[in-house]
Amino acid sequence: MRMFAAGFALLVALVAAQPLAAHDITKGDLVISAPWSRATPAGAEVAAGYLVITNKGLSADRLVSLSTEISGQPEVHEMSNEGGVMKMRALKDGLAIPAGATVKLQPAGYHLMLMKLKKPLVAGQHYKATLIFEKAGPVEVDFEVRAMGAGQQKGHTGHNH
Ligand SMILES: [Cu+2]
Repeated sequence: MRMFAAGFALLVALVAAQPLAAHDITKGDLVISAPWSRATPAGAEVAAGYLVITNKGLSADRLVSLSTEISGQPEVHEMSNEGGVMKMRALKDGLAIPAGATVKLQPAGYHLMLMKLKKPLVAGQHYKATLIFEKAGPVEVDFEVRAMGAGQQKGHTGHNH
């Protein structure tokens, strides 16, 4: 019975780890996982990028900026509630990634904002962006573009390949 329980726990751990492992990138103390964007309608001038950043180190880091060839002006944004209205704005000093913390960039929260989009994002395609961290330095990340309705389910990290 004890062996069965241990085996089952291991199985659960393996299954749970799999969806994230395919996209995990480790750089210094940071682990970056599940980078994705929503597809954009034709003619769209902006897109958003989402991902999860975990800092396994003992000191804080900071997502300072990013670059990608698909955007003429990529920014790091936050959403804030101003008098009951959700607004977003650029984080001029970047996004803090505290020691030991996991920071999620997700719909209705922190996000990468790809201004001056140079081409529409098509579901199933990928694009690359380089995230610049204060301490960990530049990290190239491959973003998966998902269908326009994607991301409504909380905690959804699955993909089809
Ligand atoms: Cu934004």
